[in-house]
Amino acid sequence: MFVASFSRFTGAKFMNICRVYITTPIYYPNDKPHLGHAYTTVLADIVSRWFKLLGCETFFLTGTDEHGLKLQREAEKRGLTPNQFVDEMSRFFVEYWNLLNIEYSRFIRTTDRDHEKTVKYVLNELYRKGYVYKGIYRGWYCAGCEKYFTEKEYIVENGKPTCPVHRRPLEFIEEEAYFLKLSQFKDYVVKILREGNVVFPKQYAEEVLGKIEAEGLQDIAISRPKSRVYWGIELPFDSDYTTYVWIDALLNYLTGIGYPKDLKKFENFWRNSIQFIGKDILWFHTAVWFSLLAMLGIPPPKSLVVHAYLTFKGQKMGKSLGNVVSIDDMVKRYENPEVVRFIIARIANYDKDSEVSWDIYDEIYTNDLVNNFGNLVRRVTVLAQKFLNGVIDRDLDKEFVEVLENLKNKALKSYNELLVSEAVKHALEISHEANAYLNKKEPWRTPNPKPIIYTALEAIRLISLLLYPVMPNTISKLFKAINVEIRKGLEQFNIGYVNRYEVKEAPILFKKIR
Ligand code: ME8
Repeated sequence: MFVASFSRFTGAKFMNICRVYITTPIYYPNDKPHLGHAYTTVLADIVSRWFKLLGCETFFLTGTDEHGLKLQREAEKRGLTPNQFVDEMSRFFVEYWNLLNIEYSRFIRTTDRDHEKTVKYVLNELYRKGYVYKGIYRGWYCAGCEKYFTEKEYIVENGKPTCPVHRRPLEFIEEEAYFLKLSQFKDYVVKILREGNVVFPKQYAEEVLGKIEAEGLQDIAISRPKSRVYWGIELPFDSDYTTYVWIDALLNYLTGIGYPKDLKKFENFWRNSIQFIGKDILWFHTAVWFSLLAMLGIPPPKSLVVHAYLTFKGQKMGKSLGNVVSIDDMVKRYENPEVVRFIIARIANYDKDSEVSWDIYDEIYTNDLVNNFGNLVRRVTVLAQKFLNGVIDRDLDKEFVEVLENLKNKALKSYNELLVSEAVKHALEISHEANAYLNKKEPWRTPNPKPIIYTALEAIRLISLLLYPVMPNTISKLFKAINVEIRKGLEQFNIGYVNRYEVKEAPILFKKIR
């Protein structure tokens, strides 16, 4: 069963070739990344590291979305050229992803030369195939979102059409533009949303279907006059225009794995693609993206995983609303950047928004890491050193194996379904059960503590393997302390896999908050 559902995401049965392509949105580098950006990036990194742990070949792409009106204006405001500005700002993303131990395969910037080539190639193809025509666009635009709002979408404040996300008045724009014939792909997009099993969770497919039903699928303007938006990739068929930033941005997913230069690589990875996004950019990643791909003869991604918002007092956390939790503050508070990863993994929620709160995060840290898992590690390693001189050969206590087996399978199944927070919760349940097992068996009182301590070490090892994608450095440190190697593949998840533990240290992994 594990293998069967695993293949849903990789297109290949485990132990044959297993290859996965994982992407995050590319973020606007108009400011430093905050916890909202870390949310998606850490989640995707955990999934990528999980597949790596199983022995799969993964390609993990993240990066920055550097063109368009928003960045052009932001640079002008600071008296910089857009080029200088994005060079400076995209560095922050690299730095923060380093800090959070994000193991990407490529950090793509839409100002990269190969990306520019891909965009021009694609636009020429779309033009050649007759999907592009010239017309007049009239509409209300939000530069913060880089999109037009329809009458149904915007709100009215002080009598003015206003962006519901940024709470700023929209700009009315009327200009000549090139359009892309999305409307021709309405039935196709509907079919994929209804039957395709691509969008996960399904509720988001329903949401897009509802919007298409109400408003249809309109053609979109894919160009901006250079006189207004000069900061963009020039249209290959008309040098008076630049490419609309969203078309430019979506195509990063193709450039990232070699399209159109290395089609073999591209096809191998694209077949097994998992794309992570926040729900704010759902429309672009379904209606627009699926149509665009279809125009190029490319199927939709294997899976589009959508998560809900981090909110502050019920509002989406975001720079423009000034309610962001900074990555720095979190790292400072818990003194270990990997705790930020753990907290993200614990609160990750595809369906529902999660409120950011120090109280909740402190509680997660203290309960799960200090009192539960950290305590288990310290207890068992101290016992192993005190009663068995740190050397423990295989000696399973059958009584506890069934509990372990059961929870382990639940955790594996959750990972397999990309339900990261569920997987982490099951890992913590193992820890909770192991602590209870020690309390019940009292190895410090029995004449033969060995099977209890070995089995408890096996529990620690299982939890650690499950948490390895979440906190790779912290867990590596622990594995060193008990002299166990992390391998690749599923076999190491067998209970009783380790012949001998040599406990060299009794580490305190997580300190109490001061
Ligand atoms: O939209 N809660 O970039 P962006 C959850 N460049 N996730 C959040 C969040 C929050 N409060 N705030 C941000 C863009 N995110 C485009 C994308 S992709 C081809 C182009 C995360 O900088 C979440 O992943 O506005 C969301 O989708 C993304 O940041 C938006 O980042």
